[in-house]
Amino acid sequence: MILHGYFRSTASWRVRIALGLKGLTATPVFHHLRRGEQRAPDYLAINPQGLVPALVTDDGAVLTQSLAICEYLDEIQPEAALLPSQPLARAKVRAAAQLIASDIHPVQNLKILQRLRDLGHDEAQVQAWAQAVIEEGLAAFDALLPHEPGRFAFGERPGLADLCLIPQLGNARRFNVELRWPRLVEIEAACLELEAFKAAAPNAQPDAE
Ligand SMILES: N[C@@H](CCC(=O)N[C@@H](CS)C(=O)NCC(=O)O)C(=O)O
Repeated sequence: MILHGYFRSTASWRVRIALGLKGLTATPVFHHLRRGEQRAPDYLAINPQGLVPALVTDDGAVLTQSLAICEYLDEIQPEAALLPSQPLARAKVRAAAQLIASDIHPVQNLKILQRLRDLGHDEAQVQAWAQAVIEEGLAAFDALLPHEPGRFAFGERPGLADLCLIPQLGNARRFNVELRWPRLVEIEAACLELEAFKAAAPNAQPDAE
């Protein structure tokens, strides 16, 4: 498999964590987002959205969208399941993951922040926008977590919600959002004890700057 990504891309980071948790490997191909390499014609032929990640399977199939990729990996390698087995519990974990992947990240990603600048907003306004989106979203994520204690977001095993949370906390730090949710910081500490999370971190990637 080949994983098209970028060290700082939170969506690629999710897939790197999933690969690690599953004990799977993919050859990384990096696209420098700040240089616009995601919009090069040869990459647009792979992902017409011009976004990373994209996973190319050994059969040459192209998968896009980080959560779809993570669920695909979960299905081809059921060990170390990323989702619980019961429908209700699965829906709750997916909801938490989508809270981040659908409602926080897309509203504060590179493309949107650039649009705000293009519309004439100054850097302070752009930062304030990102901070507000992340702050509001993480507060809701924290409130959504089950009350039962567990090392990870949903129990004693890391899963889809954790692999969304850890990169989003990384983004929160980049935008100087105060991490005022002790439970989220504890979950992060538990995750970062695991090799899959350590190896997936942006600064552990060959293209890190
Ligand atoms: N919903 C997509 C989001 C992908 C996405 O926004 N990727 C960002 C990096 S985290 C990107 O490629 N940005 C490039 C750009 O905005 O031009 C997913 O989960 O895979």
